[in-house]
Amino acid sequence: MLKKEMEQALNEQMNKEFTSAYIYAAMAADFAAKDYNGFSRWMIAQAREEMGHGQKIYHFILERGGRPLYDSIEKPQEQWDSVLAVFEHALKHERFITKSIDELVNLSRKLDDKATEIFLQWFVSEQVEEESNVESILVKFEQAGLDNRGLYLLDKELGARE
Ligand code: OFO
Repeated sequence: MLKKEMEQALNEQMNKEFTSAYIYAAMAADFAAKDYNGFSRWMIAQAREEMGHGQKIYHFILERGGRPLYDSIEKPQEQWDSVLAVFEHALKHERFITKSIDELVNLSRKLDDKATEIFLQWFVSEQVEEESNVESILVKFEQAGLDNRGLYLLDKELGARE
């Protein structure tokens, strides 16, 4: 059985994951409107992944006898000044999520909730991957350049994401 404090914190994290999905969906829409269809596809895949993260927490809360609660989702930014600005925002956001997961782990330890601590290990590893994925895209921007040709090549490459 989840302690109330942990249940509430997990619900907040579930909301953050769905908020992430919303932010990435908004980024996908901005890219699509600007004809960057590859970047848009990448962001749509990312948004789907975030929905999956939220669902994972939803099921865990239920399994532990808690009640998943859907909260309101903040309106995401609609437009970004450049392709680079979008991915920089994505990295900043993932670092914020990593911090949030780390705080959840600390709380599970404080409450001596081993099941939640073990459950959160998946998210700890996932955050390493999430940050690293965006960091390597930013490196690719440096390598390929931000001129039309560089953006064209990367749009194609990122569009190949399943
Ligand atoms: Fe759910 O990892 Fe990104 O936000």
